[in-house]
Amino acid sequence: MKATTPTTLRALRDLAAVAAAGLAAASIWAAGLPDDVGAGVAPFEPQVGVDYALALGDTRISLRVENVVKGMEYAIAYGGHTYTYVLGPFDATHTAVREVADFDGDALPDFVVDVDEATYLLLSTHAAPGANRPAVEFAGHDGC
Ligand SMILES: [Ca+2]
Repeated sequence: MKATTPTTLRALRDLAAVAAAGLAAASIWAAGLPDDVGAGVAPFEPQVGVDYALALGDTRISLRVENVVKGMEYAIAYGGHTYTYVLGPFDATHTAVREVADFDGDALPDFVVDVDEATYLLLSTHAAPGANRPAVEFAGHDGC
């Protein structure tokens, strides 16, 4: 009998990520995008240690990326609070903001960001001021 546990766990993790993304997409389609925040922000590659000012509808957003011990820290501020996410591996070297839009329909900004080989969905409905975890992580290709 072959030991298949690691592959099975990886497959379950990936399935859970796809299911969560599907639910998020379904709720977006069910609710429809608010007219004033659907356009989003053009993709860009933030430089480490640089402050960025973005806008989504009437919401002003500041964003700063830093290299920290455990990965790349995204510090995203809007509405008087700062939300932080440490993403990617400790030695992450590349990041990009793919999309800033209101995916979950609460009129607050959500983000899709890449860090090295992984993609992360940061949903405002899952965020609390301070440290947060991404709503969904799409793992990179690992040769499987
Ligand atoms: Ca949102």
